[in-house]
Formats: sequence, C-alpha cells, structure tokens
Amino acid sequence: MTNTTIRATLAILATLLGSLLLPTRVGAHTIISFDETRSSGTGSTGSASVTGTFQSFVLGSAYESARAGIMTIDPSTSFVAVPTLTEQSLVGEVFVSGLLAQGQDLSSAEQAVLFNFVQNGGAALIFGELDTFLNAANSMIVPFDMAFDGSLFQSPVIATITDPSHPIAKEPFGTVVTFTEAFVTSIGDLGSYGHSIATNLLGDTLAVIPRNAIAPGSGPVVVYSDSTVFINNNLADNEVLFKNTIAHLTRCVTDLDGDGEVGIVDFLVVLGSWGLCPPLCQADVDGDGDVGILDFLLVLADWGPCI
Ligand SMILES: [Ca+2]
Ligand SMILES: [Ca+2]
Ligand SMILES: [Ca+2]
Repeated sequence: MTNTTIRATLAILATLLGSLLLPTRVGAHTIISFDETRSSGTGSTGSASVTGTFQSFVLGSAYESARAGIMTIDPSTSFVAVPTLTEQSLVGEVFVSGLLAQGQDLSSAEQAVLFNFVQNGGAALIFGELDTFLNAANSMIVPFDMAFDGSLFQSPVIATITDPSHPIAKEPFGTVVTFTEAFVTSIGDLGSYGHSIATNLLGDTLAVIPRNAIAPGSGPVVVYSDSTVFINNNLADNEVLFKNTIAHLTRCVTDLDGDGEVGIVDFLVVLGSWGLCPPLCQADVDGDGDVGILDFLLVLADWGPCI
C-alpha cells in the first residue's frame, strides 16, 4: 500500500470508530473572574473617568451581552466571582480578567496562582487598559513574560487582524478582519511565548500563548490590550471575534484546527506529525512529549461537536 492509501484507510477507520463514539462532549464550562471589589473604582480612560461596579466580567452590567453570548455557545456555562486568586478559588476551566481596577494589582502570590493555573492546563483571557489601569493590567501578564506599554487616547480605535490563519480570526463562528477598541494600550512585550494576531496604532493589541507553549499540557492565554473590546456597546461590532475567542479558550484540546469539531482534519494533523514531535508537537494532546497512539485515542474519544 502507498502512504496515501494507508492514510486514506486510517482516515476511514477513524471516521467509523469516531461515529460509534458519538455523541461526545460539549460544554459544561466554568468561567471565573474577579468580583466587584477588584473590578470597581475610579480611573481615567482618556476622555472620561470610570467609576462603579459594572466592570466585573461575571457580575457587572458592562459584560451582560458577553455573558449572554457565552450562554448561546454553551447554556450550561457557570460564572463564578472571586475576590482573590488562590489555589482554592481558581478552580475551573477559564479565568477572564475583566477590568482589573486601579490599585488592584495582582499580588505576587496571585501571580503564582495564575501562572500555575495555566501551566496545569487552565485557559486565561486577560484584558489591558490604558493610563491609570496600566499597572494593574500588567500585573496579570508579567507572569507570562509579557507587558503592556503606552496609551492611545482615541475612540474608537480599529484594530486589524495580522494573522488570519489563527483560529480566533476564522473559526468556528466566522472570519474576523478588524475589530473595535477604545482608549487602548498595546502589548509592548510579547515575551518568549506570545504570538501576535492583531495590531492597533500603537503596536500589538491581541496576542496568544498557544496550548503546550509554557509547559507540556499548559493551557492557552489570550491577551487583549483593551478591556472594553467585549463590553455591551462594542459587542455588536466584535461578536464573531468574541465567540471565536471563547471557543478557542474552551474547546477540546483535541480540536487541533479549532473549527469547533473533532473530526477527520484533526485526525490527519495527528497522523501528519506522528513520531515527529518535537518539533511538530501541536498534536501532542496529552503533552507527554511525542505524538502517538495515546493522542490518537484522545482524538477518537472526543469525536464530534466539541466547543
Ligand atoms: Ca479601553
Ligand atoms: Ca477540528
Ligand atoms: Ca502524546
């Protein structure tokens, strides 16, 4: 048999085995963010001051539309508010920062908890903000070797996708070319793990640390330079981007191409890097340092819709 025939045969086999295992898992996600004690207060965002308790991602009114959008993806999602990050409080699948208020910087203990959470497979979505919020925002990405820099007193700001091949820019809810920000900073330092996906007038404004980048089995980190990119009045512009972002953070680790399904394409990615990891480790699902039969079986076990 030729290589192509072997691959085709294995592909058919995988499809048959996969369909035997349907239906597979979707959802049951837990999203954790700060409560109002960390998300409120007063600070400058350029033209106006921000005061109040509306900016908590899981409680605040500013993110009501975002939470509704998440519920359309997975109605079983639960939202948990915590005052501080501890090993006991940061238990779930995704941490979302919301706006971290002025003077509410992560302590070094919280930074260690957040880093360990991601190192052990948790996903993080972190927002920056300009001016008086910059130190607090930086305290959340310094553990990942990244830093925000600069302030752009302008609204709206149109950010442009620079890596259209990244799943956040194309799947599973559609293609994103630009998105809307307001009064932004930029990611001045991408560090050793960060990969830029979009830029604004100041520089990089959306960056991702891929799964397995920090350590085998580590989770993804998505960093936006603007905390308002997903609040109610920007969400209509940014809805596809938002849903792609949430899907990227919560999807099955076996959805290797990020299209919202575990299927034949993902199987072919495993096959294409079989025994070649390193350097082709994207398909090392279990993070044991090679691509092999265990990764193949994990793909099979998740076969089907998987967001
Ligand atoms: Ca802003
Ligand atoms: Ca897929
Ligand atoms: Ca493996």
